[in-house]
Formats: sequence, structure tokens, C-alpha cells
Amino acid sequence: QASHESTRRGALIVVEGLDRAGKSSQCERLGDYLTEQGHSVKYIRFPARTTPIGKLIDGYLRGSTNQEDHAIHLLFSANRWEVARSIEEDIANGITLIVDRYSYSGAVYSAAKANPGLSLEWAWQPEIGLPRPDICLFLSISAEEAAKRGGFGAERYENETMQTRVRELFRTLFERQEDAYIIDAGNSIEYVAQDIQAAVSSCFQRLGATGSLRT
Ligand code: T5A
Ligand code: NA
Repeated sequence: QASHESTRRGALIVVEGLDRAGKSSQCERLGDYLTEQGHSVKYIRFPARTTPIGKLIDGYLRGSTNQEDHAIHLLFSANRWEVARSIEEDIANGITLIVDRYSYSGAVYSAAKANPGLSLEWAWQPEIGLPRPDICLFLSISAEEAAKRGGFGAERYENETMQTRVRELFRTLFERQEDAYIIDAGNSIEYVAQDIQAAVSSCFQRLGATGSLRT
């Protein structure tokens, strides 16, 4: 069977990490790089704050509204399910998606809260069945380093106690995760971009069948 470039599926690339780890900056650079390489690329981010569910999440993160912990957790997940089918369609149509935060943030931030303390296992359940990333890049940075970067502290989860806990939980999650690359995000923007390009290039070489997130 012929495998023309035009009929090849796109990849689902997820970029994860702490607040201010440089996810959005790196998503932009990766998008430019892959476009230059001839890929069709689309950028999406979670939370997607402009949908009806996204507006509820935005108000919660800014501190203008409150939500029960399980309830807001399920809204974050629903915000991904809203676009799950369109993600699958794009990939089938040859578009590579660069996703700024995904299910890993979803599970980890909820489980990092002190009260009532949702377990990581409970928090992961609503993510099961969502499109599975081909590669997940975890931008690793110390909580202290992240706090030095611009704009930290404005939103709900941006305090060092929460971020330190988030960092530990991300590690727990990624130790079990195949296709997860831990990137040292404490380096310069250009250096981090090169690490990411190398990891993503190797991912394109072994692109297999699409799948869904599992337990
Ligand atoms: N959340 C999210 C949940 O609780 N559940 C969920 O399901 C999801 C999806 C908002 C919050 O929502 C939580 C997690 C979050 O607390 P968000 O909208 O993605 O999530 O907001 P942030 O992650 O806070 O986005 P940031 O923009 O703060 O972080 P980024 O994208 O990691 O960082 P970036 O690229 O914007 O860079 C931040 C600053 O650092 C500089 C940049 O120039 C910028 O000033 N910078 C660097 N400086 C030095 N060296 C480098 N290598 C640098 N890279 C970037
Ligand atoms: Na961001």
C-alpha cells in the first residue's frame, strides 16, 4: 500500500509542566519549526477558556467564582471532551496538533489540593478514552525558578506550596507514562526548543496507530 505524505495522519503532541515552565513559548516555537518542516500544524490549549464550560473555568481560576473541587475537576475534563472528536478528525486529516496542557494537568492539579484531597487515581478516571498523545513533553523546572518568571501569582494555583506538590505528582504520573519526555526547562528558550525538536522528530519516525488514554 502507498504511503503518500498527503495521506499520513497528524501527530498529537502534548506539552505539560508547571505554571511558567515555558509551555506556551515552546508550543509557538515548535509550531514554527514543524511548519517549516512541511507539516500542517494547529495549536490548541487547555483550559479552552472561551467555550461555555471554559468561561466557568476562567472565572474559577481568576478567583471571581468558587466551585466544589470535584465539580471544577469534571468541568476541566469536560472542556477536553468538548473537542475530543475534532482532535481525532484533525489528526485523521493529517493535521498535527500541538496541545498546551492536557489530561496530565487535569489529574495533577486537582490531586495536589489539600482539601478534600482527590486521589490521582480518582482524578484520572474522567480522562480515560480521550485521544492518547503520541508524545508528551514534560517541561521540568523548579518551583523557585518558575516563581521568578513574569506574571507569577495572579491565578488560583500560583503559590509555591501548590506548585511543589504539583511537581511531585507530575513526576509520579510521568514515571508510569510511555512516550513521556522530561525536558529540562530551566535552560534558555532556544536550548529547550532544540531538546523538544529532537524528541518530536524521533516521535514522527515511530508514529503508530492512534489510541485512547487508559487507566
Ligand atoms: N489546570 C489546567 C487545571 O487545574 N486542570 C486542567 O485540566 C488544566 C488544563 C491555568 C491553570 O489551570 C490549571 C493549571 C494552571 O494553574 P494555563 O492557562 O495554561 O493554566 O496557565 P499557565 O500554565 O499558568 O500558563 P503560563 O503562561 O503561566 O505558563 P507557560 O505557558 O508554561 O509559560 P510561558 O511560555 O507563557 O512563559 C512564562 C514566562 O516565562 C518566560 C516567558 O517569556 C514568559 O515571560 N520564559 C522563560 N524565561 C527564561 N527562560 C526560559 N527558558 C523561558 N521560557 C519562558
Ligand atoms: Na501558558
